[in-house]
Amino acid sequence: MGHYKSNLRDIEFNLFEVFGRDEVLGQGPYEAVDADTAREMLKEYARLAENELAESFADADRNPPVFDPETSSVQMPEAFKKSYKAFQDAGFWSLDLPAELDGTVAPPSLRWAMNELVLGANPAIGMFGASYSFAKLLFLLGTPEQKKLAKWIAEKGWHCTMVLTEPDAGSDVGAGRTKATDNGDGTWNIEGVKRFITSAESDMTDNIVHFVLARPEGAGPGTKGLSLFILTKYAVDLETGELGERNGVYVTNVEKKMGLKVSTTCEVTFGEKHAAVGTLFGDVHDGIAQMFRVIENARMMVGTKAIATLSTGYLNALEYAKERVQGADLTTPAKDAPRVTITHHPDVRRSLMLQKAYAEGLRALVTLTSSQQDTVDIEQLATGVEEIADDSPAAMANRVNDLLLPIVKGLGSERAWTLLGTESLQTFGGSGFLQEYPIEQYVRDAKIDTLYEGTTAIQGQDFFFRKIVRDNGQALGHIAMQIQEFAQDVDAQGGALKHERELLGQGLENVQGILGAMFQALMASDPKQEGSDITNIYKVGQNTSRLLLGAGDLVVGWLLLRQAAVATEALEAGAEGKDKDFYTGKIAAASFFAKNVLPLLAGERAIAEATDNTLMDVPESAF
Ligand code: ST9
Ligand code: FAD
Repeated sequence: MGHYKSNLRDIEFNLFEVFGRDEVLGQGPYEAVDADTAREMLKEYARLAENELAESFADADRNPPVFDPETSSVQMPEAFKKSYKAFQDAGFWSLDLPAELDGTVAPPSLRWAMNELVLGANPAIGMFGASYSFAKLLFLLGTPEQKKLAKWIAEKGWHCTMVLTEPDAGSDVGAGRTKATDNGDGTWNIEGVKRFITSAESDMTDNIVHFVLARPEGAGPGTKGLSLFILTKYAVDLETGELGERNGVYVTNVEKKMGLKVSTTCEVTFGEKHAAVGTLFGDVHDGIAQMFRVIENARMMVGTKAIATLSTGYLNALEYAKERVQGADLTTPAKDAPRVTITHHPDVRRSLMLQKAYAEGLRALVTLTSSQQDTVDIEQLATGVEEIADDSPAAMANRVNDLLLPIVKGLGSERAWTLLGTESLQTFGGSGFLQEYPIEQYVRDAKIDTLYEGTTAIQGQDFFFRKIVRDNGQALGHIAMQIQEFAQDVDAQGGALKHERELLGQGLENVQGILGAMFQALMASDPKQEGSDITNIYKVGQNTSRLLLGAGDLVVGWLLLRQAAVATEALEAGAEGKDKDFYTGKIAAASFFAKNVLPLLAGERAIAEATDNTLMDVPESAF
């Protein structure tokens, strides 16, 4: 048995019992994939993930890719190449392609459920394999020529990259200096150095397609002055797919990292040895908006990766805890009392239940989010256009998806990385520190998730300024209303979750309190308001991460309780055996979270309401 432990039962519970995805599977555009087919696919993918995909996980960490600066080439570990080939041979990537590229059209909820499996087993496979999604975007928004390139990416399995970051432009993408010069013949020359570019080189494919943000000469400053260009490593005959001349895009370094070592992180130099030539994406100068189509997917991917890792971390810890005998039960203090497995100790139980609640609650968050994407996808497939009309049924789903994305990415990565270290690894005692068990690698591999695709600070700002303030609170209000209705329904199911629903209601009030304090500070910073002081905006800035994580915990608490309500019903209907255990665990996790995590929001609210600007007055030299 490899390191990876999937949780297929919980994935199916979310898809079918909580979020009713059988209502969309096998219907309309998803006619080819009904619920039974989806279950079969999940089962086979879980098998593949636990075996062939997971097989090279540790080996590829201990024997990371080797970069040769002379040839700008990278030698990937053989074991990883074998796993990647198994991923390609299985062909499930066809779910990421549109019908026009011979894809199997399936709802995003199923695709993200399947992504969880590969991202938990061997995340770098999912990252190299994201190229099929890039092909889809190129096909959707590209020029006729770029659509042809998209077809070759899909057919030949070429890799794709997203190229934003530069040494002086990380969070601040708009500071990018990479230059684009119009050749006047439909092509552009790109010059500059990008860093930290994932999958920009490997020996697993014969061509690589880069999606590069660069600033055309004369364009304005900031992100709005950036355009998106498509550059291939080798020129491509778009009619035959044959490769031509080498383009002037070279990997000039591959980083040595704390974790996720087999995912190549490259410095890429454009136009230094010879011209790096590309075409303008979709022949329009709309770079940052186009790139955000990639970024939104990548943020969802990063959150899902983190959550998948937490889940397998928890299941490994659970297995260990059930076998590890150490100490006596607290109720039997005699020195010669029988020794028990560590699951008997209240503190170990606390730790395991916290891991379980977050792993399963965050999975539900991913499914809630991807279910919004289903609604949007169905609408787009029906109308044949990307834009969603304001009065369409998908408009609110689109807003809610936008609101939830920073939570999936920000909360998912923060909770996963910390819990993997403080709880999953801790459950193993000293053994957790050893490479004999996968947890130390999980911790190292998952840390990156709070950093790339926008750090947690950036997610917090996105959540407040863009997804709440700029949205006029529409999506937030929509979700808050559902939480409130659920919380107020204290007598539902004979009052089975009465206390927990009350705690949820208090949690909602506390998150609203945090928001209230932030809005007050925001208003007080607005120059249009009488007596305003612009520095009040610092009080907002001190609380954006707090709000993101607090609101995220609230949503997780709500989803766990929704799951518990479904479980209560199933138990009342007479569930037995393994199902009985499963549903009992659901109720226990929800109740635990409501009693142990949601009350902490009161403290967060108190901090937010008491925020002043003394922190900002501290001289830099005093730190
Ligand atoms: C990275 C990669 O870290 C790591 C892992 C790689 C994994 C590889 C594979 C994954 C690929 C997945 C496949 C994808 C294929 C797609 C398939 C689809 C079919 N939402 O606020 P403003 C836009 S990569 C949407 O003024 P600033 C919007 O157009 C590096 N759009 O920003 C807006 O205009 P408007 C990742 C958004 O102050 C415009 O930007 N690096 C959003 O100029 C300007 O907005 C980062 O993530 C949004 N949430 O710039 C950088 N936000 O307002 C992090 C903005 O008119 N930094 N736009 O609508 C940030 O995000 C900054 O906040 C900033 C600030 C750069 C946006
Ligand atoms: P900085 O932006 O310098 O941030 C430093 C610290 O300051 C952070 O804690 C940050 O939260 C904080 N900070 C910065 N600005 C603000 C602000 N305005 N408000 C509050 N806090 C702030 N990039 C790509 O383009 N393509 C890729 O494929 C890619 N893959 C990557 C893979 C790896 C392994 C790594 C490490 C990075 C990758 N990146 C990629 C880059 C990644 O997206 C950036 O590292 C990330 O966006 C942060 O930028 P930075 O490292 O420059 O940190």
